[in-house]
Amino acid sequence: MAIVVIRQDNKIELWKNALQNADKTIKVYSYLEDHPKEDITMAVIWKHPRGSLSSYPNLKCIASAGAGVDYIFEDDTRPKNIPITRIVDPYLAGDMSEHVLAVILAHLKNLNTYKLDQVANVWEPKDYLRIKDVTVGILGLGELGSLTASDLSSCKFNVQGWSRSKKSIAGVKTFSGAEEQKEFLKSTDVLVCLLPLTPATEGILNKELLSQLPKNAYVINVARGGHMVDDDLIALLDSHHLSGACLDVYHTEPLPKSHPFWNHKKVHMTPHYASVSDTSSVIPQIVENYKRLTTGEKLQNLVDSDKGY
Ligand code: NDP
Ligand code: OXD
Repeated sequence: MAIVVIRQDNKIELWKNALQNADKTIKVYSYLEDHPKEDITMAVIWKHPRGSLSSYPNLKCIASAGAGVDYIFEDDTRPKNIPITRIVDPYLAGDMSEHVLAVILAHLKNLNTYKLDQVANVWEPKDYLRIKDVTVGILGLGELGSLTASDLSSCKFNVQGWSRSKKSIAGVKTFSGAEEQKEFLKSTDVLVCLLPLTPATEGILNKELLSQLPKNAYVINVARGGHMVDDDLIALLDSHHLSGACLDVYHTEPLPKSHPFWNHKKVHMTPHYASVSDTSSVIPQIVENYKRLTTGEKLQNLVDSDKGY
């Protein structure tokens, strides 16, 4: 039994070493080195090269190094019928909540616009918004969405959320299903997307949905680029229906230099780094699952393959 780490960024050695240091008895390989493929029972992956999972005949578990698993389901060559796990972690949720709070406050107090004014040597005071007058609506009330919602509520925002199944979160008005979406949207001043990317949610941030927000609403997408229909967002910004958008995720990452988001004054961008799996916090749950694989115990943080998240 052994673990292979598969990722194409510069964190592969960090992850390999962190897993190895967590338990010296486990054999851990990077997929870039020579390794005995038949020994591999767990693949710890993040945006793996498509097809790379099919070369392990004894693979028993695919462990996503992040919360999202859309990139795994997109790989048709992955071994089916083995469990997929994902990261559920208080720092991942807390970092997302802090990021969303920072973005919303920057919007309320015009900080992004003032930065543009500064670059252009413009002195132009602008009306600002107060927390008590703003309703934040969160699409997705899972691990990240529910913490973000309750933290924003503690900061005295009016908070509401929408999910597939009905939720009960103190201080948060909740909506569920297609039938309650309209009601949720019409009273949302700042929309935050924290949905998983699945066939049911792909392209959900489109003209039809975004037009139902009140005029001057602000949109934050910290989930996946595939949720957004980019042309629809730009059209609604240009027609002044939406006042702005802050995006952390894109259809193609890094975002191609030719993409209109780069130079759009109402689009604020961060490079898919709102919240990142911290090895010191998340490695123990992966090692625990590896041990459970050996004893046949139920794994933690399992993904529902039928739902795709
Ligand atoms: P969870 O699986 O815990 O929560 C997903 C939520 O979305 C649930 O409330 C679920 O409803 C809801 N949902 C799913 N499908 C639908 C649907 N069709 N209609 C309505 N609601 C739906 O996910 P996490 O909170 O852990 O993570 C959310 C996403 O955040 C990840 O998938 C990832 O893409 C993104 N992410 C982005 C990061 C970044 O740095 N930008 C960092 C980490 C994650 P229900 O509860 O009823 O099932
Ligand atoms: C994740 C991410 O899904 O960082 O964890 O996007």
